[in-house]
Amino acid sequence: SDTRPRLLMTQRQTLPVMQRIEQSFNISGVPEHKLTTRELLDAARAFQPQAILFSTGLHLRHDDVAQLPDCVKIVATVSVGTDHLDIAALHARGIIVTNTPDVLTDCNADMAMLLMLAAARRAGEYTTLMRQGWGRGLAMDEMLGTRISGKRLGIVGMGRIGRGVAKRARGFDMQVMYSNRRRLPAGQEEGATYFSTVADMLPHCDILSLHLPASPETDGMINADLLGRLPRGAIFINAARGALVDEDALIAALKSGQLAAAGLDVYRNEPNPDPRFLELPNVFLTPHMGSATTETRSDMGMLALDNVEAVLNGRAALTPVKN
Ligand code: 8YV
Repeated sequence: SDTRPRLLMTQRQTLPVMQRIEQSFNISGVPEHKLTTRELLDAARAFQPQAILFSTGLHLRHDDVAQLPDCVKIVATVSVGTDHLDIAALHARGIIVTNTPDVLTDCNADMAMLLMLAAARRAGEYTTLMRQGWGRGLAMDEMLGTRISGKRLGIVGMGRIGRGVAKRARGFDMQVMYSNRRRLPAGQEEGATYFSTVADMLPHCDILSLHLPASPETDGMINADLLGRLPRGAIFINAARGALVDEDALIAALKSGQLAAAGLDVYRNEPNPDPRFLELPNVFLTPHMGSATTETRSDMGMLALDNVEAVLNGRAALTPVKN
């Protein structure tokens, strides 16, 4: 019989990750679609895995954690975000949780720049026109975008990804500001100017980009009051989490012209964003693909497996999630 550790997967991984899984683990099968929480719990009961390779798009809340079988030693999520997991409940059951920081920092910071350039330069609108058979030169004053060099960028949350965005934005000759719970040491500020509150920073931002985790404290923090503090015609970027935003307020600001444009990779209701976003030509939208490169998705899967192997062999996890 198969003596390799039992690993339950919530969804398929990239080819190199799948090859490693098939070599080193006993798996019950490769899911054809991303499992729901219910399907995962049923599969865990039937298969009795030591490890679960998790992902975003499904959750383990307090009551779900209670239904995991006792054999589970580690939940390794292939994501940096952990808002879909009840970490305290998992820890209370003695289950180690790991995530995949660092390996996706560059791609996520790139994503914020992609959204920023696309929103400022109206890339989505132009693509639509081209597909409709545009067929003539643009007039000198037609459908103009916004120059990003020289503009003031406000970064909310100056962790690994926020710093990556600051570094990139400097390369675009932007003036960069940030707000964060605490001021970073000068060597880590990437030349950005610190504000101790988001509210104080907003009046100075031509572009605002979010780089915070979702949590009860940050839920809906970007609300009508804060959006109203931006200069009229600002651009809003979110490649972090939809839960940070009051989407009614965001949509109202995009309609009124308070915001000129937005670039969004994340939504409250994934994978089906509020349909009002789809109606707004000044919103550039992507389907939560910040980490979706061949390289990064493989690095994420490999790091998750490194964590699983470490823990199942009695070693410390490489990237454990703390309470
Ligand atoms: C997703 C993400 O994990 O890392 C995160 O927190 O949101 C993304 O990288 C990715 O879509 C896989 O589920």
